[in-house]
Amino acid sequence: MPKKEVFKETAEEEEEVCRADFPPNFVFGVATASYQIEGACNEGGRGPSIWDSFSHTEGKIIDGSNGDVAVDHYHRYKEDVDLIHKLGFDGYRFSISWSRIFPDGLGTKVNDEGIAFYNNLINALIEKGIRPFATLYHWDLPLHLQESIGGWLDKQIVNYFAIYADTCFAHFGDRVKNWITVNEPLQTAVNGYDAGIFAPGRREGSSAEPYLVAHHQILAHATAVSIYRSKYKDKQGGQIGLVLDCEWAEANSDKIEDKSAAARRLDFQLGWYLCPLYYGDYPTVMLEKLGDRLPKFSQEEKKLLFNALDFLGLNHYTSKFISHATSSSEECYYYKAQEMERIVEWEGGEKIGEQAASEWLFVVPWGLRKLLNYIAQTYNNPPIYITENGMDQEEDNSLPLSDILDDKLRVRYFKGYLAAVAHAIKDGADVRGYFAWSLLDNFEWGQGYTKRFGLVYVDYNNGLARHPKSSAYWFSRFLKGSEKKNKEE
Ligand code: PNW
Repeated sequence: MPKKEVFKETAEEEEEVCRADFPPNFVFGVATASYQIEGACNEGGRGPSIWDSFSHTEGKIIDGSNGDVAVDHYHRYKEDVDLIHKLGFDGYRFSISWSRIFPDGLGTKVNDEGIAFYNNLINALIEKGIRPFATLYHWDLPLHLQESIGGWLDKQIVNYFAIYADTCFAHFGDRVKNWITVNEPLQTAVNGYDAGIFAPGRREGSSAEPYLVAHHQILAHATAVSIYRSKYKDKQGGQIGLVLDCEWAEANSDKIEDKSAAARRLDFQLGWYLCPLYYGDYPTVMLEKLGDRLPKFSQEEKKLLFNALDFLGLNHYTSKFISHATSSSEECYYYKAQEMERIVEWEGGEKIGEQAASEWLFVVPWGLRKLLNYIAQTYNNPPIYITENGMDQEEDNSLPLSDILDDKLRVRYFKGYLAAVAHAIKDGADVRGYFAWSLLDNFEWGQGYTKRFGLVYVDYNNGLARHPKSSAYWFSRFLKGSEKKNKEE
């Protein structure tokens, strides 16, 4: 197989990038999520979430771990906010744990201790001049809502989410000006209700379940947006958006089937959520391939959906080559329906990019530039925040700490991806901010503590001490402007 031309598109990887390549008001931040960092699972009146019960089920988490303590951010939030500030970031994306606000999710009685925790966190951020970006749902659904109504499978979830969102706007919206409703609805739908590798771990369901789960997340998002716009936006003056995850899909060849498979792949990732919000219904190709498995929006719901997004949050980590395949080796219903194969390795063994620790994560900076341009063209150039971008290292106890802290590949990753963002902005994409995943090493879902995504190392064997890695120091120099173009470190 001839090596593809696109393989040579490595300009971004070799180029130097500096703060001045981005607009002055561009936000640079770090991101985290409640279940992955907070711990304190039985403190402050917090109710259990589906991730507590999933992680405590044998065989679900690769190292048998859970988020009971995680990196103890609940008790160390001040230290962590100081760290963000010292490194020079001016944004912080965190998520609110629903079951700290409403322990059983039902929305009948607010848990004041939960409100107090997030008030303290938000105030600490504001004091240091850091803009809070708050995510309402980053996967930790109150367990009671799973057990009583089946979680995202039941439409009643939309109302419970609306009450929760309304409560957060009312308590925190005087200081939080950037709201994210739902993080990566695709992962909840596919990994939670099809592959079964994320909570609630359903695998035995029907091939329609992931689409129903996505449908209710879209309606929950739009309902929260409508509440924010009608009750709070005028007074509080903030913005509200949704976070979607998308890998760039590069056609594996110039053949028309491969090109349309790649286009289909993007529609199944982004179009699934953006087409309803921008164009009133699911992408045509999904309607064609899925038929009745796709739920329908009523006329009234379509009105609710229309333009229900002030900005798009994009989580992007990697890219894949896509080729058409009618009988694909994929196990999930969701992937089978797409009639494609994801390719990361050429016949000679050469990979699409350097591989990180996770089996799905390859370093492909040019993919982000292409993806940002694709979104700008397909969805009328929406404001975009890159809400997650980063890579992981494998946990390895045999290495000396100094080796682990010197994360050279992660520095290359950030340089390459930031250069790609700068290019996309020059190409015309409306990118407003960038959040690195993640501030700290943390509980990486099904991978437990075996994968480290942090800019800051957490010593799990020594009191959870925080040690910034080389990438944190590199980022800090970049933000302070001392990391100049074409300058060798
Ligand atoms: C994101 N994939 O999830 C989540 O928002 C974070 O909480 C998580 O820690 C981070 O990425 C790193 O995994 C993803 O398989 C999980 O393509 C898996 C995929 C993408 C995103």
